[in-house]
Amino acid sequence: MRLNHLLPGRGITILLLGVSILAGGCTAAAASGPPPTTSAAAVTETSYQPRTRSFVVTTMPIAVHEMQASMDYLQKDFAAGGILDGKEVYGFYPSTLVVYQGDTIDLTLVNPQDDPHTFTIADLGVNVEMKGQSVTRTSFVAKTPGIYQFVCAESEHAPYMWGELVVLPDQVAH
Ligand SMILES: [Cu+2]
Repeated sequence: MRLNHLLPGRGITILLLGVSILAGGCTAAAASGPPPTTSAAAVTETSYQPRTRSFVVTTMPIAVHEMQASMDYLQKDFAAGGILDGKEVYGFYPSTLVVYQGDTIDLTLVNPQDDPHTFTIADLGVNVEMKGQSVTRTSFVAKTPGIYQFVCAESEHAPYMWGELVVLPDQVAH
C-alpha cells in the first residue's frame, strides 16, 4: 500500500513481475524434478554460475622483532617469559575472504617480509609455502559451504597469524 502511494501506477507492475518470477520458478522446479539427493547439484547448475574470484593476500608485520627499536615496550614482550617469548605477530591482509560454493579461488600471496610464511587451510588440503620476499600464486575450487580457517603454519607465528575463508551456499547467490 505504501509502495503504491509512493510510486503511483507501479504497484501492479511489481506485483505482476513477482507472480511471473514465482511462476517461472515453479516451472523450472517441475521441469528438472530431481530427487532430493541430487537437488543441490541441480540448483548449482541452474541458479548460479560459479566464477573465478581473485584475491591478493599480503602478509603484514604487526608486532615483530624488528619493531623493538622503535617500540621499546616490545623488548619486554619478546624477552624470556614475556607474552611474545618465542613468537612474532603477523597477519594476513585481508583476513576474510568470501566466495560462493563452486567458485574458483585465485590467490596471489605476497610476502614482503624476509620471514617465511605459509597459507594453510588444513580442512581443504591447501598448504602453500610463502618464501621470504616472494609472490606465489595458487588456485583451488571451494566445493563445500562453510567457514574455513587459514593459518600460517610457522610455529613462531601461531596462533596469531590466521584468517577465514567463508564459502556461502550457492542457493543464496544472485
Ligand atoms: Cu607466518
